[in-house]
Amino acid sequence: MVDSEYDYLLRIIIVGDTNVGKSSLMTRFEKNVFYPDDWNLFPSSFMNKYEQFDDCFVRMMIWDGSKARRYNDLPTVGFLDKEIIMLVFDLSSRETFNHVDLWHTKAQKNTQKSTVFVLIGNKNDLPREVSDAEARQKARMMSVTYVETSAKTGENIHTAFRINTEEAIQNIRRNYDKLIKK
Ligand SMILES: Nc1nc2c(ncn2[C@@H]2O[C@H](COP(=O)(O)OP(=O)(O)O)[C@@H](O)[C@H]2O)c(=O)[nH]1
Ligand SMILES: [Mg+2]
Repeated sequence: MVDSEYDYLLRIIIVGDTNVGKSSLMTRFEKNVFYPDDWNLFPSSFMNKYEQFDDCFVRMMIWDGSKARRYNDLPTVGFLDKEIIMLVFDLSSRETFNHVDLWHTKAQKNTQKSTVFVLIGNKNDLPREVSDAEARQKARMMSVTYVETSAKTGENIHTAFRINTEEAIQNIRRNYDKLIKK
């Protein structure tokens, strides 16, 4: 496939605490598989995915921000040119949910206003420490979309990656129009 065959390029970065399932979400989206623990030794930190939408064909470039073990280590430059930031926490770990605000603040400081955020509560196949209501309330406070997923069962994986695409594309169009008018 040659690059000129897609209509829009969306750059996405996935962040969140270690172990929330960032690599697993990527592998599930890319190959539709879930590797047991010891198989996922060398997860790729980047992937390309081409997706068809109603009226356009989109190339998604997806980065795993996992090199940053903690929010303090995340290189701020990683956020700058991304259209979508996926903030992931683990529904079975309250600690990772508590850290979402820190990831969000850190990312917001280093992105453009048009960057679209999505909050992902992963591992919904496990007993939960975070209720649906709490998660939804946080998403409302942050004014972002919330999706619950399981990389293990595959639930909502496509929704999580695609749900904000339309908004992100509108932002790209708007920015492009501004450039032309200059
Ligand atoms: N039960 C369950 N386990 C998951 C899920 N997603 C990831 N895991 C497991 O959680 C651990 C951390 O996953 P990983 O993708 O490496 O997390 P990362 O550090 O955020 O990249 C691994 O043992 C995965 O097999 C899920 O949706 N459900
Ligand atoms: Mg990882």
